[in-house]
Amino acid sequence: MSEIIASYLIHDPKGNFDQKAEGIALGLTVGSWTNLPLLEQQQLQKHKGRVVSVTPLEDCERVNGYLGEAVKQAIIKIAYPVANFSTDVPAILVTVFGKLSLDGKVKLLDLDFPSELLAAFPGPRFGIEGIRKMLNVHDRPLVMSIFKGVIGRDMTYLTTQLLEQALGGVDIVKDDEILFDNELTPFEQRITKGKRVLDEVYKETGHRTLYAVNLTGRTFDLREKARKAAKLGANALLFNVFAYGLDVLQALREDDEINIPIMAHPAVSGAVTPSEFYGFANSLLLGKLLRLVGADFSLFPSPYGSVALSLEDTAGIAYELTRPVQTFKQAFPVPSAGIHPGMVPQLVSDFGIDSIINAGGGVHGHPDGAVGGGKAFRAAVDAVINRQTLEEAAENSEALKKALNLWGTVEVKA
Ligand code: 1AE
Repeated sequence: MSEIIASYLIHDPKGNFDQKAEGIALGLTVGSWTNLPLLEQQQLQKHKGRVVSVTPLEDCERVNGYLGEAVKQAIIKIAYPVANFSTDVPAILVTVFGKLSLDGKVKLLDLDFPSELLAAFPGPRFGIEGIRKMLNVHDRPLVMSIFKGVIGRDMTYLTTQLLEQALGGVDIVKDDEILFDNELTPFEQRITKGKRVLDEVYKETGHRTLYAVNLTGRTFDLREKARKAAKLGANALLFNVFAYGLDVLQALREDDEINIPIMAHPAVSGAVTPSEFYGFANSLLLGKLLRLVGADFSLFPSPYGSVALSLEDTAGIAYELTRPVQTFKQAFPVPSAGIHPGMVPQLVSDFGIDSIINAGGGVHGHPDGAVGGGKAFRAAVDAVINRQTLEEAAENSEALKKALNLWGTVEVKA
């Protein structure tokens, strides 16, 4: 019988984890909080959850001090028969973490999918390889910049900012996630006028830049809007997936008329991930599940920017986005937030060549504006690839020199 295995971290003052695990295995499948006299043996065999393991962890003084009471902790693994749910993320999440997410200090760490269940999911349409092919860049991390300060500005402002970012040499420009459809910079015009600017830059310089436009609005309008975006020549979609749901991203990914990469933004995910006692592990939500439902890029806070995740969490996300999983394409890890050129050696050391260096303030805050910011990032990336220090590279790059003077360098920690 095929099963999905959920791993949970549980904190409880009493412990009793074997009993708790049995309660979950029964309660989330065929049972309830009390005996059900009509429960059939055959039903139990086919549909009851199974306790795979209960691993008690050492007591932790830090946790006890934080919670103000002594708690025991354990990792519990429960297998749920695939026969219990339909093959979609909502059904899976409600099975493994529905009512349980409300029942005490329980954190969902991971889900192990059996191969036939994995096969029901699309994975990225383009993935790292496809996006590299679109850009014809194969041997370095990509550089992405973010529109900033565009709310309340018109199309002239937006296209000028786009032009500057592209001239700085960034590979991708994304909308700010807080830019929604509006009269000054309407969605369709951002695509058509943006495309004109980027085509012009390509003609003039030979440098290709993609633009990820923010797909926003009511859920039931998104499919048509995304189809229209693809028809109008959009290069990619930015999507605030955690405001909508993973299944919405999957529906967009599966639509063949939406034949463009999808960039998943982590906005709102912080409502369900940061606690060590509750919610979802980042590696599961921003890594494994995003890749399964079809994100080509996953943005997440880097360990050393303005909004930071732990290095362990970000490494876990990047691992899940890129490790071999059946025939699934790899998705791009995009460590973000508060990034400046002085961080590039540390970013490449932590996330490797197959990652994207993404910055808003670190591009637009450059003394020479977005052109200088883009150039500084590109020079920093080239330095790392050519095994130069940033200071060495800055001798030949005025833009990098100015960026280092402003923001300094981050010493690389192994
Ligand atoms: C975690 C996503 C980062 C993001 O979308 C964003 O707008 C970052 O801006 P900066 O680089 O921190 O200015």
